[in-house]
Amino acid sequence: MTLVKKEVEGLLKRLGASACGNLAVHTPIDGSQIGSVSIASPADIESSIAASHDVFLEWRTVPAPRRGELVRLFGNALRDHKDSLARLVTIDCGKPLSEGLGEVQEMIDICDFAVGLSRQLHGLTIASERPGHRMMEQWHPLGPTLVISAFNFPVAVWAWNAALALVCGNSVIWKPSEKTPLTALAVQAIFEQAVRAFGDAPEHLSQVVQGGRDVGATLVADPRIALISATGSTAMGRTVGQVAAGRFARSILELGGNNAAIISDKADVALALRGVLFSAFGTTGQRCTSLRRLFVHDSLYDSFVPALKAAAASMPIGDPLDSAHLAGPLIDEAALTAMQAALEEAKALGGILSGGERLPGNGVYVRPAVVEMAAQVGPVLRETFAPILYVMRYTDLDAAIALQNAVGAGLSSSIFSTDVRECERFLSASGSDCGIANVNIGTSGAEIGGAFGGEKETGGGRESGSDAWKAYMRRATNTINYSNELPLAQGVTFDL
Ligand code: UN1
Repeated sequence: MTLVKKEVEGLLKRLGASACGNLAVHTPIDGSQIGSVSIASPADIESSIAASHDVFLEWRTVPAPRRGELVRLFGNALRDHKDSLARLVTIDCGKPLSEGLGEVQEMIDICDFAVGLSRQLHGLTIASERPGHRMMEQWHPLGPTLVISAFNFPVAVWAWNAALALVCGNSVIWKPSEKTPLTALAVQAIFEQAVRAFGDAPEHLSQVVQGGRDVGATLVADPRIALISATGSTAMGRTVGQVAAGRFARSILELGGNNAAIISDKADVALALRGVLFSAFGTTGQRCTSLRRLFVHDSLYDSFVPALKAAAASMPIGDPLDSAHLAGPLIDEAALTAMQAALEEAKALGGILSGGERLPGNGVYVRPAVVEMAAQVGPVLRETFAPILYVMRYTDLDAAIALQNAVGAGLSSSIFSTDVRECERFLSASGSDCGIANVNIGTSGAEIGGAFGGEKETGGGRESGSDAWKAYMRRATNTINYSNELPLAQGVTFDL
């Protein structure tokens, strides 16, 4: 991995980013150190927030289409650096290179989306009940936006937030995961290239503040931060959400998922198998959208499950920079400990396990685990961020939908069926209770055009496409009287 270390150093140097400091950074590929970053001191945090506040006051007055121009330039700079940034993503978090490339593509896609949006931040005009009056709404910039991102999508999820926040007129502070801080440095350097190309963008429009939980807590508590968009565990989100609510700040929470799929007896079985494999074991089960629970119809269970186990056992796993491998390592030893604990608990509850063992070599590589469960109990009810798929048998679709909904999280879900009645039932108000409900694709791998997020313990926030931008702005309702009279609404009289 000396070569990888050299590559990381070369890339950061070319971008003009300096990676040195008191926090050592390791690649999960083999656990070796690839650099270090400096953790923000309380004084650094204070000056970042103060700068973010000042720059917001300036940026909010720049016309939105002009703000879009900066994001357009950023998207172009990402295109220029796509290959090297994708390699860095792979080195920093261990996902296969094709997914590293996909992640940078997701950043480019949201930039394109945000550029279009910069000319469409429109409110309604509303008929007034009073003569000579007009009502309308305007969407105004909200304020400094804090983005807390997780290791598994070290750059794309920040980009969803930053691209929208910037066109909406907000400044951005990014606290990346302390497990993947190098990609944040690289992205910051690429962003600064776009700022230079733009010409007159104010300084400190987007800043990176490195550190762990303490740094995050200081940022979250600061009254100058108007919006907190946090991705991570439900435990983290519960704390962030409470602090934000305590000071009436806005929050967008994108927390844990415990995503399920239903394989109907009317499924296209070959397609379903491929969809399940990618969703459950792709990215080593380390997406918040990863498939964790599978309900298979009784009539095909005995053929589908052995095929699933065989495919999982033969999945090529190893160095994610080698395109022969479909999955890379777990992020660290702690992730392996959590995986093994969940598997032990499942076995103690009667689960039949196949796979799940650690593979030899440096780095934490594991075989995907398929666990047949008679009931939805114990670890099946929780998210374990690892390639574990719990499989259960069903006969009645309504009962399967009820079980799929009977967990705390509500992020993603899917049904594999060619029967339109079953699919529509699954998508209906009494079907899946998740923010994402799919048909004949897995639970993961969403595009940026739709709003992304989930219900219940997933936090309720929406990011990315559709009208998610509204969370980054404040709405003002304006009533304008262009008459010479002063009629009151609701027929109220107040005659002096
Ligand atoms: C996440 O895991 O936090 O839908 C985000 C997906 C990706 C995003 C996942 N586009 O799987």
